[in-house]
Amino acid sequence: MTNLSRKWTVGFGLAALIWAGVAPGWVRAEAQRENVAERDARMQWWREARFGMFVHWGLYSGLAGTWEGKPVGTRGGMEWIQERVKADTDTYARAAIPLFKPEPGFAREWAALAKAAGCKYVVFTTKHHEGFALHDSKVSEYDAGTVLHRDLVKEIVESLKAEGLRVGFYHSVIDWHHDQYEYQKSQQLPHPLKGKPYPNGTRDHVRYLEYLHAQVKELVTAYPVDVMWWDYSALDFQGDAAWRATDLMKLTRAARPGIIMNNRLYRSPEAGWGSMATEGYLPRLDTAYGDFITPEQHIPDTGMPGVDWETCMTLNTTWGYSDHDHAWKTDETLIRNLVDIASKGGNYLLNIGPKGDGSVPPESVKAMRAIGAWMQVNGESIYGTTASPFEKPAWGRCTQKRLASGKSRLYLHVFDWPKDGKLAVKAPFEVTGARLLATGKKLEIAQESGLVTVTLPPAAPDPVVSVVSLE
Ligand code: JFZ
Repeated sequence: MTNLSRKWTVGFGLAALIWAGVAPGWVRAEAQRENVAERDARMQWWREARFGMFVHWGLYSGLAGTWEGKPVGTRGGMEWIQERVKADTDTYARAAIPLFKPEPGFAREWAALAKAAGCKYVVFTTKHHEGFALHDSKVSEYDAGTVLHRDLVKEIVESLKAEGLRVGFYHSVIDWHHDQYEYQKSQQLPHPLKGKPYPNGTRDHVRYLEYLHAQVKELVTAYPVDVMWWDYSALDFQGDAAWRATDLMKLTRAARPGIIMNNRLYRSPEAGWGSMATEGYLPRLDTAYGDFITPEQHIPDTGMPGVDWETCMTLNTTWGYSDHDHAWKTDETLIRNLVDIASKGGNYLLNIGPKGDGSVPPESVKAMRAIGAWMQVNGESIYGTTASPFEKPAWGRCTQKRLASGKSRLYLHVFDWPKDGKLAVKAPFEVTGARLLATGKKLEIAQESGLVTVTLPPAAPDPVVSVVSLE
């Protein structure tokens, strides 16, 4: 760690000179540099994907929600355990490092699971708030390269690519390890030592930013990354003043021109944020501040026309693995959430928290596979679809798709199977046929002044969600 400060002082002196000329205190966004068609082309795979897997994995995973032999809690994010127990970084590292022991081949398991679940992309933590980097970083000794002599980011990226999955990097700009991170600049952002003086006397946030930028540059230049998932900002600490956000986004885009980024380097209304609440997002986004907004643990009531959004959610109540959280969502809730989100034009980023050895908890494997089994049958009603043309019906949800032929197709997601066997829908076009996705069987239809009535078999093929397509 002492070597570290010398390394980057020498290496990044020039960047410090440049930074010294920039006045802090503004939220200034990356310049707009593409037209609508270019943006649509860049966003296309992400919009069609609709379903991704989130992975929270770091030193906290080995601690598993336990500190000094006692459970820290049964609910809430255990990736915050260092903050929960108010441990300084050395105490935390001493306890956590011996418990973080990734088995060889762990990443192949993740990739296979994402694939089996029907996910099209995986976003994983390259560094969470704790500050431990999973790659082999030249600018840090608090990283997998130094501690484990492994590049875990490389192992994960290679496994994901081998399965044909898109790759996203979650990267925390909050840092509880770095000895120049000036946590006193924000009242709202968390830090284990919040309210206490800096243990090392004074700090220089500019030097933290050199480190942050250098580490992000390593990541985006070394690996074929498709999504950058920044985390996170506060009303009192955001954007250029907090992270030199404009430059951070620029260097990322320079390395990966097609990359898609979220809005969490900012916390302003123009960046889609209404308040400090996790659900405090607005249905608008100036794309200079990011490509999509990130409702957390929450599904918006209605769609957000013209705004790309992704709901991220846990399978139980923690992002990072905990031995003590057994509040698992049911398969029914998860599948209906995915359908609900797709019907409103959003993406679902569903989290797993692998253990310290990299293995995925059996409950999570079971849940992801259940979604996969449903997607195997009904995936065409999710992938490449757009929001429902009408408000959510009493019996379920709806998505739509424009076909290559120029015709449209509606997918009716039936949650509550009608007892009288009749499903009535106001179709926005003339219907030429109906089909049950589960069986491929044609269904009888009757049409009268825009109202289509489909005759269903007596029993739902799937008690969770059965899908009827209308041509
Ligand atoms: C953040 C992380 O703190 C959390 O550990 C997890 O990674 C999640 C996906 O993202 O969660 C947040 C972000 C913002 C607030 C709270 C939790 N907030 O503004 O109160």
